[in-house]
Amino acid sequence: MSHENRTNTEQTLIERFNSATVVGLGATGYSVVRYLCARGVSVTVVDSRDNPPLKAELTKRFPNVTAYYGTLEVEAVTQAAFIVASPGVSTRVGALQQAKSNGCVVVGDIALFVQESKVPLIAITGSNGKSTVTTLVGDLCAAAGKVPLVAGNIGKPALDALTDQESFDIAVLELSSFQLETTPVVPAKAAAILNMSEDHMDRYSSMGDYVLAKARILRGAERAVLPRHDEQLQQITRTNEVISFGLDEPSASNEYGVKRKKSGRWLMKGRERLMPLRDVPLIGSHNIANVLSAFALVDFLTIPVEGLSTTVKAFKGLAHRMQTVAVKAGVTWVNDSKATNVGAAATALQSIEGDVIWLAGGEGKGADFSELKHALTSSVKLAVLFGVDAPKIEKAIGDTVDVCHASSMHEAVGIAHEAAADGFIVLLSPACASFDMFSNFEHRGQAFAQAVNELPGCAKGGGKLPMGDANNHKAGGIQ
Ligand code: UMA
Ligand code: ADP
Repeated sequence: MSHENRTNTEQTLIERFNSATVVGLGATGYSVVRYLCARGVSVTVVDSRDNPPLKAELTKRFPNVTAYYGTLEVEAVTQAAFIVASPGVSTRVGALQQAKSNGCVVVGDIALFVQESKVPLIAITGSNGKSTVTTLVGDLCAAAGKVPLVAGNIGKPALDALTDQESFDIAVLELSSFQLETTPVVPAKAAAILNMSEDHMDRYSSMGDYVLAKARILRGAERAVLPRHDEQLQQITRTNEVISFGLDEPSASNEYGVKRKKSGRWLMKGRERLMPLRDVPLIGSHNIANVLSAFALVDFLTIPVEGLSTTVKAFKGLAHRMQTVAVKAGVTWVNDSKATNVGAAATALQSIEGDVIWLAGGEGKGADFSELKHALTSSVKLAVLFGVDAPKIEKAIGDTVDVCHASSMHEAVGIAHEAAADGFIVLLSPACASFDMFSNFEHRGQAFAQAVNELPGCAKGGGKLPMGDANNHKAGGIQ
């Protein structure tokens, strides 16, 4: 389905229903309330929490909206035949299952967004790299002279842009598997599944189940952007056109990759040179893959090569992803707090060269931590573990590395400080969600940076990180 004709031929949900139940009153739920109320839909709110984050705001701004707190009972949820569920609420909870079998329509905020928005859409999912790629794609769209909306799981609820009548002529949405579960069709010009590794196993019954949720991003997409060597993902393609990316040499014009030339390695589209690999300012081969996937996603915009390379050269990456926060007495302190799953932490550990002290732990979301054992090379000298799932991590990594336990970030940093010698890197890459000890991954990263900066004699940031750089990859088959 092309996005140009979708609203002409279908009755939208807003046209079909004049009342709705909004499940969840976090950032998404509140944005849905604002959107629906602005369009004259009568709204009821339900949240299982007694004090959801936007409760006071709702009471203040929407005093006439009825809200039920501390319950997800069927009776409350099925106040209307049209239900908009927040991503944090599984569609498998009893009340939503019951509502569906009663014939209620259950969707999420993204389903509403794509029904109304008329602009071209670029959609991005994957286990890791989503926010990095989404941000870079937004920058590339700007380089093409577009005014992008960058929203979704990255933090900005997409519907706010419609409610607030923001001006944009292309939408770049980061979509989580949770959001995709409640989005029947994604009418994107290009949609990417960047990679798949285990995550959210507390919400999915199996890895296959999680992959299927991610694969929904290809329903309705004109182009599928997929990692070339992931056979499982290549097989789930539904769309006609596939653009692939990978760290090997591309052989056709619908393939992005890397080619070794006399002048060094180059990012390529088929046989066309795009930019020298050494000009990518981000660390690690995973970030080369991220850049290539971003190029593939904007392929349809036919941005001149100069525009692609200038944008990437200016892209500094995002906070809390492999970010050097301080250097002290030859010790480099790296914040990778956004590594909220095993795959991301394993990638971080493999992309660093030198002696490492690794800080990890938190809420494991049901993950199998055994992959970490393989990522713990001999350069990792000590693991400092914290949080509810520290014992599980310790059990999974066995005696691969010495382990210490800490009860706070402050203590973890103190232990690392004592143990680190000149030239060491202390890496916070937790492999877990943060919610057992912090309000979110940013809070965890800030706690790390603060504890580090309170150490005596810290020079803030800017140090040279002795890592496997773009020209010296250890991972990803790019040697
Ligand atoms: N919750 C309840 N009861 C309810 C409703 C929610 O206990 O009735 C809990 C959820 O289980 C969850 C928390 O409240 O633990 C937040 O859920 P929510 O749906 O209210 O979340 P929002 O505040 O709307 O934020 C969501 C995304 N969060 C989730 O999907 C959990 C944000 O992604 C996203 O930025 C935001 O919408 C805007 O689109 C965050 C995230 O952690 C960064 N995403 C996960 C990830 O990236 O791994 C998927
Ligand atoms: P997401 O939005 O999917 O969580 P981010 O760009 O925020 O992705 O990065 C999250 C974590 O994953 C960070 O620790 C980062 O270093 C790591 N990461 C980024 N890109 C990749 C990738 N392509 N493969 C594996 N890990 C990655």
